[in-house]
Amino acid sequence: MVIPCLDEAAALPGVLAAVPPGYRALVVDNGSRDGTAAVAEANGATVVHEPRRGYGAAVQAGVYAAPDGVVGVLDGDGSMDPAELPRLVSALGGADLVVGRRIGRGAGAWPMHARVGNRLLALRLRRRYGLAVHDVGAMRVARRAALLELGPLHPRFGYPLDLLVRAAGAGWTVIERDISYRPRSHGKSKVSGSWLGTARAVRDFWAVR
Ligand SMILES: Nc1nc2c(ncn2[C@@H]2O[C@H](COP(=O)(O)OP(=O)(O)OP(=O)(O)O)[C@@H](O)[C@H]2O)c(=O)[nH]1
Ligand SMILES: [Mg+2]
Repeated sequence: MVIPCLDEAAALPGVLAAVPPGYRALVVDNGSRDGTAAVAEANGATVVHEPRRGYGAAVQAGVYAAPDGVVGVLDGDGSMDPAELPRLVSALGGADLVVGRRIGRGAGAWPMHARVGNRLLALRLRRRYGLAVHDVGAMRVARRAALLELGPLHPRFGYPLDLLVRAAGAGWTVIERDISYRPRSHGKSKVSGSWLGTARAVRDFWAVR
C-alpha cells in the first residue's frame, strides 16, 4: 500500500501498526522536516523519496515503486484504517477502481467546508462523467498497470479528481465502498484544516477540466 506523507512522524507509528498481514507499506516522503522517513523505516515501511512536491506526485511515485499487482493508497495521518484496505481489495474483482467513501466518525472528522466541496465534486462526477461515486476519495484500490496506463496525473491535490475523470474517460468500472474517517490522530493538516489549504485544493481541483 502506498502512503503519501508530509510531516506525519507523529501519526505514522499508529498507521503502520495497523497494516494487515501480507501487506507492505510504501511511505512516500517529499521533504518532510520532522523525521517522517526515519519513523517510517523504524516501523517497518519502505521509504520512497520523491523530489517533486505535492500529494499527486507522491502517490504516483509510490505506485511506480510498488510491485506489480493491486495497489492501495491511503493517507498517513491516522484518519483512515489500513485494516480496512483488504475489504476494498476483495471488492475489486472485475472492476478497475474501488474508491473508499468516507463516513465521518466522531466530531471534527470532516470539516464542513471540505465535506460540502467534496459532495459537489462527487455530484459533478455522477452527472457529467457517469461515475457512481459520492466521494472523490482519498483511499482507493486499483491495479498498478492500469494506473500507469492512465499516464501522469495532477501532481498536487487535483490528483483524486483527475484520476476519476481520466478513469471515466478510459471506460473504467469504478465502484465505491464505505470506509471510516476519523480526525487525523496527530500533526497538522495540509488541506482541509485551513482555509488556505482548502483554497489550494479548490484551485487544484479547478485545474482538472
Ligand atoms: N508526500 C506528500 N504527502 C502529502 C503532501 N501533502 C499532503 N500529503 C499527505 O497526504 C495525506 C492527506 O493530507 P492531509 O493533510 O491529511 O489532508 P486532509 O485529510 O484534507 O486534512 P486533515 O483534515 O488534516 O486530515 C496525508 O497523509 C499527508 O501527509 C505532499 O506534498 N507530499
Ligand atoms: Mg487527512
